[in-house]
Amino acid sequence: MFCFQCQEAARNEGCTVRGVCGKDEETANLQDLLVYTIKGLAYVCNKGYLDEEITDYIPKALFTTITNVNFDKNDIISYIKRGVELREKVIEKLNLNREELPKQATWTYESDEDIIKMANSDEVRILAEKNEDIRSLKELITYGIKGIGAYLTHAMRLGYNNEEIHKFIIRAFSRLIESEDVDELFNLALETGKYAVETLALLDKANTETYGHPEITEVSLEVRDRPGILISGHDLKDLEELLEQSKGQGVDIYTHSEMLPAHYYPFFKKYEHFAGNYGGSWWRQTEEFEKFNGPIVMTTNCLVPPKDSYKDRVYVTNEVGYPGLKRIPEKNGKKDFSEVIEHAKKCKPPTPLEKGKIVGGFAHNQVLALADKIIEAVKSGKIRKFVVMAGCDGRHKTREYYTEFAKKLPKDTVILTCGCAKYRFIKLDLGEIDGIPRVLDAGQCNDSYSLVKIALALKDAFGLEDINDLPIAYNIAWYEQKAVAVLLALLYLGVKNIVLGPTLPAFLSENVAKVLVEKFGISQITTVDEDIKRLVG
Ligand code: FSO
Ligand code: SF4
Repeated sequence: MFCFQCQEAARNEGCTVRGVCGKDEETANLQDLLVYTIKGLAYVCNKGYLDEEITDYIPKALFTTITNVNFDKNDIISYIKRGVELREKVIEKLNLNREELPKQATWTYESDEDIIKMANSDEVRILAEKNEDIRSLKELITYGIKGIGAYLTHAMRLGYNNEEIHKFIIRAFSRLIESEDVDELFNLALETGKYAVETLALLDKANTETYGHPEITEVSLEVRDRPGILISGHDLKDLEELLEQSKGQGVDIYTHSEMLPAHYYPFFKKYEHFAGNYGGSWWRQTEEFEKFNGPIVMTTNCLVPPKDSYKDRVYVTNEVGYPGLKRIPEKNGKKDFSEVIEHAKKCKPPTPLEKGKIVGGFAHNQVLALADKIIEAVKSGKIRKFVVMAGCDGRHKTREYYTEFAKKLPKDTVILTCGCAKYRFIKLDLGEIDGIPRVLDAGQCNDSYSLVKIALALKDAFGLEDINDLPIAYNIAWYEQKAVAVLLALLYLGVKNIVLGPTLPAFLSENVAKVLVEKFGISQITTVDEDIKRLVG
């Protein structure tokens, strides 16, 4: 196996024996073959055919290969088979000559053993691309598109779609098969950023039109005395169905990790049994799930391989998979949570973890409602700078940097955050500036678009020409491929001097990293003091 798609890649080079995430070699190889097969499908589609079966399949299949989503080789094999089936349909519809197609679009199998054999062959491995810079750019684009696939999947679940995004994916993937041109690939990476912006905007529209605009909300961190169900991941539709089906059943629903911002939406406030948030970011789940005592529903990443002590309480849905975990059944397009609810009734209430509350809900609509106050505070010098500390959290000790950074930031700065990176500082009491909290949480990483909208609105309000003239600095923590999509989105929008950490991606070759430094001023975190000096002054 060889995988270097996330920030925790072994030695910041790549996982070669077993993933730090827990993915085993066979599953990793099968995921490579799945991506290879999706690219082959895209290639034939790019010849002039796309239908709903394909636009439904590609984003979900990509989502399956994102870090901490699916560890089950049987799920991956099913996705591969479906990809081959769809590809064969397109070849037939367009009457394509197989002789003229690349191997990605023609390989086939007769048995599961054939699939595993193909997955184990070097040609589907990332390292099959020998030129390090070409490989780097191709993987940068692939990971950005995986992120787009994930965000698009969420939007599509709420009934929102945009054909242009699908068309971009098939065009980009077919270029990844054919192109060996550094300049073309570099431009394609930026274009991936453009479509990441489109996708995030679509998802924002889907979420806010379905559930209302997030508003300032206090979320309890305490537990009640009834059994609970913990829901994690990012999918709001699943939360809606769970809340609806568990009403009046004597159980409470708690959010975990990236599901926390669901509390900020007006729609979910009507549920009295929507109790609060339990725990911190994804990597703490092995301790927290144990203590929760009740069933847990994983709607997306980040799943950590479960311990035996609570494994029988973890349920998965959508693209998430892990051998032995129960899957939520679906009937007529609706999830059936009855088994989870009955399971909860037999469990003890959650063990208390902490006290107090989190205040959040500062997505674009809410922040813009406070715009006059914020602009006034900036003009009077009470707010010197905004610092975007968004993105992901992770296990490494080096991420303590973000807690220290938030604590040491001067009192006249305001943190704009979203994603699970916030758990490194959101429970600190960092105070307020004229009633404006010093940490403004816009939501999930899925809500990164909110931060973009806020920046663009402030640019207009201050009458500035360039987004880089705003008093906003970017200190972004990344982990998985959705963050790559967000990073490319920011680059496409022309944001300069982003500080990235805790490390630069292992998949950036020296030359590609150099170009990103020269063109966009990207750099890696250094020490807290030095970074505060260079970002805030
Ligand atoms: Fe975090 Fe995981 Fe939202 Fe990621 S829970 S790390 S970027 O999957 O998705 O922020
Ligand atoms: Fe390693 Fe990350 Fe790949 Fe998992 S996803 S195998 S931790 S690089």
